[in-house]
Amino acid sequence: MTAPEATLVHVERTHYPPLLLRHPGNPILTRKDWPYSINSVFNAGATLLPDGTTLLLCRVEDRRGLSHLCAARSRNGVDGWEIDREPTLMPSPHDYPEEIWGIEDPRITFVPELQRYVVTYTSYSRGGPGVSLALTKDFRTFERYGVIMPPDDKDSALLPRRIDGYWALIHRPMTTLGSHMWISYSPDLRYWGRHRLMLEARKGAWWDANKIGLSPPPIETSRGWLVLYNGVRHTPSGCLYRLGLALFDLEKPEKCLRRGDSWIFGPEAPYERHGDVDDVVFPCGYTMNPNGDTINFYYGAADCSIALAQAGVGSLLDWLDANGSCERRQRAEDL
Ligand code: BMA
Repeated sequence: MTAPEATLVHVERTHYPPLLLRHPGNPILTRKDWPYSINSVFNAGATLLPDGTTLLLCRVEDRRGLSHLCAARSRNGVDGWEIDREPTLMPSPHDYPEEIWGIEDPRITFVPELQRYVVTYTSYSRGGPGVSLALTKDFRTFERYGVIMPPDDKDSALLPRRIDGYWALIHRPMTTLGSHMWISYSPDLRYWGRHRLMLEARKGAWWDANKIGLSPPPIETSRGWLVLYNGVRHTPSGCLYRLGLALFDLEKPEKCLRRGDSWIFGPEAPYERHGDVDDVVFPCGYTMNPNGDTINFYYGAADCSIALAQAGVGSLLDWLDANGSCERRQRAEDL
C-alpha cells in the first residue's frame, strides 16, 4: 500500500534533520515591498547597527537587468522594513567604469579598528565581474575604493580584524584551475598580495563540483572561522545552488580544519525552486542574536526575493564534528 503523501514528507524530513530553519514568514522581502519600480530584490548583505536595528543592503535589479544596492532597516530583522525611497548605492560608471553593468551581491563586515562598515561587492564590468570595496559609517554616504580584484572575481568579504598585521579578503577568482575560494592580504585595503588557495570546488558528481564561493562573511568562533559557502552543480536543466560548511584556522585562515561532505541547505521551498533563476539559495549576510548563538542568515531565493533561515553556531560546529573531515593541505604547485 502506498503511504499517504503527508507521511512521505514527514519521513523525508526526519532523515535529514534541518540545520537551518526557514522563517515561517518567508520570503520576508519581495519586489512588492519596494517603494519604487524594480524587477527583483535578492542577495542582501546584513549587519546590526549600534541601536540593534537590522540593516540589509539588498541587491535590487531594475527593469533593464542592471543591479544597484538599496538599504532596508527593521527593528526585529523579520518585518516592518523601512526601505530607502531611492537607491542607496548606484553604479557610478563615469568614475568607476568597472560598474558599467551594475553592482551586485554585497557583503558587509564591521571593522572595529576602522569604526567603519566595509562593503565588498561585485562590480560588473565589460571584462566580467570584479570585486569592489567601499567604506561607510551609516549606509548613507560611502567612500569608494574602486575595484580591488580584477575580473573574473566575485563572492568576497573582508575579515573583521587584521591577521598578522594584514587585512584578509576572501574571494573567488575564476582561473584555469577552476572556481575556487582564495584569500589575499593587504596592508591598507588597496594593494593586495600573498594570494592563497583556501578551498577548492570538488570534482565529478559532487554537489559542489563546478563552482564554490563564499556566502556571508565568515563567523568568528572560539574554534575557528565558520564559513558557509555556496556550491554549484551543473545539471542538464541548469545550475543547482546549495550551501556547505567549513571551518578555518583563526590565525591562518587559509588552513581548512574541517569541511562537511554533504550540503546543509538547498532549494526546497517554492520561492527557492522557482523564480528568475530556478533552484538558488544564496546568502550574502548574517546577524547574530544577543544570545551569541543563533545566527540569522539572509539569503536570496531564486534571484527573486529575500528569505531568512536560522541556525545555532553550536549545532553547526557539532554537525561539522560529526560530518566533516580534514581537508588535504594545498600543495605549493597547486597555485
Ligand atoms: C551567481 C551570482 C549570484 C546569483 C547566482 C544565481 O553566480 O551571480 O548573484 O544569485 O549566480 O543566478
